[in-house]
Amino acid sequence: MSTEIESVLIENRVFPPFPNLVKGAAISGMDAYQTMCEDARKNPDAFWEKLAREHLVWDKPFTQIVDDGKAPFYRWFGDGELNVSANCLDKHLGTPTANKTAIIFEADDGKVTQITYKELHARVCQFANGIKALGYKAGERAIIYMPMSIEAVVAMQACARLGIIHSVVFGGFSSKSLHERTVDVGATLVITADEQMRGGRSIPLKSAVDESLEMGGCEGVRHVIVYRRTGGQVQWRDGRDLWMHDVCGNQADTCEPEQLNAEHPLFILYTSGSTGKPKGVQHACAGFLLWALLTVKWTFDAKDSDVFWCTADVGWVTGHTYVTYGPLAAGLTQVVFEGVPTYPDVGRFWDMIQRHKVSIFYTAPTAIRSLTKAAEATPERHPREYDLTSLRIIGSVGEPINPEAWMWYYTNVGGERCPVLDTWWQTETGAHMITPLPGVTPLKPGSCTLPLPGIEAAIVDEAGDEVERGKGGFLVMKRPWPGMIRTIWGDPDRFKKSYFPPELKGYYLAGDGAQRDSDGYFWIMGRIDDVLNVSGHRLGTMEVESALVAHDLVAEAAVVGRPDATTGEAIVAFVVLNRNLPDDSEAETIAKTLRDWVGKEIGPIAKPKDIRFGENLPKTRSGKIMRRLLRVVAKGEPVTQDTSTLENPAILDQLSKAR
Ligand code: 6R9
Repeated sequence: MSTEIESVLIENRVFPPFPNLVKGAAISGMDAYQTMCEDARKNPDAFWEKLAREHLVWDKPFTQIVDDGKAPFYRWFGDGELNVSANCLDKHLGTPTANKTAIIFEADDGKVTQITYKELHARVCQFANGIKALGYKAGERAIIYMPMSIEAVVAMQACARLGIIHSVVFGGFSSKSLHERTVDVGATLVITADEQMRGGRSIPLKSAVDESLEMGGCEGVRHVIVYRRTGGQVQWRDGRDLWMHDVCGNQADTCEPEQLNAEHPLFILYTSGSTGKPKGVQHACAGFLLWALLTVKWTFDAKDSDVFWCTADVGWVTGHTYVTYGPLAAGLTQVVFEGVPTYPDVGRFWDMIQRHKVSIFYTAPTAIRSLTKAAEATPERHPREYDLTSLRIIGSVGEPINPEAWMWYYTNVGGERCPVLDTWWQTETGAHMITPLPGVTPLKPGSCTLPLPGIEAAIVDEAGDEVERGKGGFLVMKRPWPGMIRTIWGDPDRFKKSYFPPELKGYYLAGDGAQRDSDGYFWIMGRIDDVLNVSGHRLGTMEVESALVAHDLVAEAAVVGRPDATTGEAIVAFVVLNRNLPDDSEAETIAKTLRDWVGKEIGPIAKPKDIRFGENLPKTRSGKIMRRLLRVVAKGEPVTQDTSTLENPAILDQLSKAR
């Protein structure tokens, strides 16, 4: 593990909680928060037991709380039984929530469709009945490769209802990435759409599924169910391909939910780690749901009257926890958006908040930074031109939010009336872990502040000992929590190695560097492994490197991140070609070829921003690539470090030319 940690600006400004938000908050006041933390610390079992009994509807109540017999493979509420979809939908039937709007869906072109809880329940049941009629059973795996839509939520919920384990693949991933996940997860069903619409353009999805299935190794896939989104042309394989509307056909609109063990896997979601192959993070039904629901109530302090909008795609964990599961379990009205923040113009988000009277808004720092720039360039689309007074809480997720972006968000979007909740968490943690609470926490721009009750976060050194305040170290969780990752699908050893290294005393290693200030506030300083964060999306440097070297022209490649004002980090690739060094115009063409190649291999988000060619890479005499130096070169800074261990120091000059 490397202790190399980028330092951050430590901010001095403090924003106390707004009194109107403290009053009546789910957790109201610092004393209440501290009491909860203390209770959880003194008697964690009693703490979690009470919450799991109060907030979830059980078919068979649990008697066990946490089973650490096979730690770190923890089991939570392991002898209980329930159904996640029943907890999101059926629970509301027969209550006033049944006729409440569950989803306000806004399409790319602005068309709005609303659906109540009762209607959503019926849609989920019909689709679940349709899948069941095709012979699918609990425990099978379904790949979902769909645009943001009511149908995507229906597909996920229908799987949850039947105990089919879904694995959603972001629609921006290539057929190759889709293939890799389809094979790894051993899918028997794929649910997709003909095309998706983004910013006025249609992007094919079904054809990527066709391509991925032709790559071989997915012979287990019996059906491809297609949601007709645009009516665009698609290839059809009779017997395998089915329209979603035909599968629903005249199926009954009630479907008995499967009574599932609490630990039954709910979903597998792939995320990047330090090695080339993405990890299938496996979550369990009861624990995940509990943590998703609690954080909607605690962090967002969600009330029945709120209109909630999380802008994340269901292809990422944020879309799982804060679109498909958490808000529905809490009975909220939420906005689901198909499009992009800049179409038809850069005021799209603000216009939508105004029209739908959004009160809780949750987005990523990348979006905020790019909209800051856009608003300055296009003053008539500046958030101040819109009525955003419906907002009471605004949140941020996915990457560190720099104090400037925080202040812009706070002032221009939140109108200095709304707390900015900088929520730190990961695919592996299931839901928020370290975050301010609207009724509790004084805010410091740039800090995700304090852990939620029940979460024992700490900063430790290589030996697992806590470091002093103000010192950097590894962010760990000292105790398990219900929403935690259960394993890496098909690779329990990698799970143990990645998250519970033996030298860290059994603590969960998050993979982020962090430090605490004198108030105990957490400041995240970025990944300690070879994981990049581009626009809030996790990508392994090794994944991009493997894609590059898979091209015939490439002999060797090294990929590093460079700070970027908009995307947080940008990908810089250093490439050694299988031929002589190209001249400038050739280099331009080859760089474009390689960029497109990576786009096809992984997806457009993985395209390097900058590609540099050299006759070699900076290596130590033992042949290790010196990424530390490459990071300096990528930033365009002079190399002042000691290069005496370098085999070929002259190479650094060659590599400093950007493309
Ligand atoms: C939810 C999500 C997780 C990684 C995480 C960290 C970074 C997320 C952050 C943050 C600073 C925050 N990260 N939230 N860094 N402040 N508020 O993003 O999950 O895609 O798995 O990424 O993102 O580095 O380790 P995931």
